[in-house]
Amino acid sequence: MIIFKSKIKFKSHLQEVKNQQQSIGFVPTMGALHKGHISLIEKAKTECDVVIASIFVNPTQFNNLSDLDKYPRTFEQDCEILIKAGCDILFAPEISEMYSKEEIELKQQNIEDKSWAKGKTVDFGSLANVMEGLRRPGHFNGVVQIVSKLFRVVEPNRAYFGQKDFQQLMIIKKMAQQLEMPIEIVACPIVRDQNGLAMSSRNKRLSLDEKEKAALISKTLFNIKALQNEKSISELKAIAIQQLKAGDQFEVEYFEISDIETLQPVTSPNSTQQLIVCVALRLGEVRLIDNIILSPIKQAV
Ligand code: PAJ
Repeated sequence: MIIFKSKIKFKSHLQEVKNQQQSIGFVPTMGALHKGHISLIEKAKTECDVVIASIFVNPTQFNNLSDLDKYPRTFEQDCEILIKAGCDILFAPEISEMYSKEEIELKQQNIEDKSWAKGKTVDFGSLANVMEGLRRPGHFNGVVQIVSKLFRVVEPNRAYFGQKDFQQLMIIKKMAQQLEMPIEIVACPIVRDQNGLAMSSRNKRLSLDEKEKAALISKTLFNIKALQNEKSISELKAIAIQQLKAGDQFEVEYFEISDIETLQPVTSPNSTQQLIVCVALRLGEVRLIDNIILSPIKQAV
C-alpha cells in the first residue's frame, strides 16, 4: 500500500493510475478502523481496479473541540488493517493540506462556510433539518465540505459509504448529484459485532460493561422491525422508548421512524412507503447512533 500525506504527490500518482484507464474506488474515513470500514474496502475491491482509502479526522464536522480531541487516533494499526484488506493507496493528509487558515477561522467562529459548493446552489431540502442535522448544527456542512474536497482530489468512479450513517449517506448522494460529480455513491450495509452493536470508532471509548449495555440499542431496533406489521407507529415508538429506558444509563436524543427518502418522521405510513428507524443516544460520554430499515428498499440507495 502506498501512503501519501502530500496532496500534490498523491495527485501526480493518481494521474498515472488514470492514464492506465483503471477504475478507482474510494473509501473516505476518519481512521480508528474497524470491520465496518473494512467491509467498504472489500466491496470496493470487488468493483474497482484500484482502491483508495483516506484517513482524515475532519475538524469542521465536530461540534466541539473536546469531541475532536477525544476522537481515537490509531494510525499505525489502521495502516496494518488496510494492508491486510488489500487497500492499494492511503491518503492521510495533515489539516493544512485540506484547509486554508481562513477556512479554519470560519469554523472557529461557527460560521458555515459554503464555498465547497463553488457558487452552485446545493439544496439538501428536508434531509439536513432532522435528526443529526438538528442536534449537531454545522455537522453536515463540515461533512460535505471535506467529502467534496476529497472527491475533487481523488475523482473516483465510485465512493463507498456505510448505511450506519444513513443521513450522511443521503446528504452525500444529494451533494454529488447537485454538484454534478460523475461519482457513483455506493451504500454498504451496517456491520455489527456479535452482540449486535453497530461497529463504530467511538465504541473504542466504551468500557466492557458499557459495550454490553449498548447491545440493547440494536436489540430494540430488531424488536421494532419484528413488530412492524402488528403495531402503529406511535405504539412502536412507545415500545422502543420503554425498552431503551431499561438501559438506565441511556440518554436518548432521538428515536424516529421516518420516510427513507425524505427522512421526515412518519405518523401514518401508506402501504408503499419505505421506512427507517433511527436512534441517537448517549451512553456515559459517548454518543452512539444506529438505524434499521423496516420495509425492504426496492433499489439500493
Ligand atoms: P467514519 O466514521 O470513519 O466512517 C467512514 C465510513 O465508514 C462511513 O461511510 C461510515 O458510514 C462507514 N461505517 C462506519 N461504521 C460502519 C459500520 N458499522 N458498518 C458499515 N459502515 C460503517 O463517516 C465518516 O467517517 C466521516 O463523516 C467522513 C465521511 C469520512 C467525512 O469526514
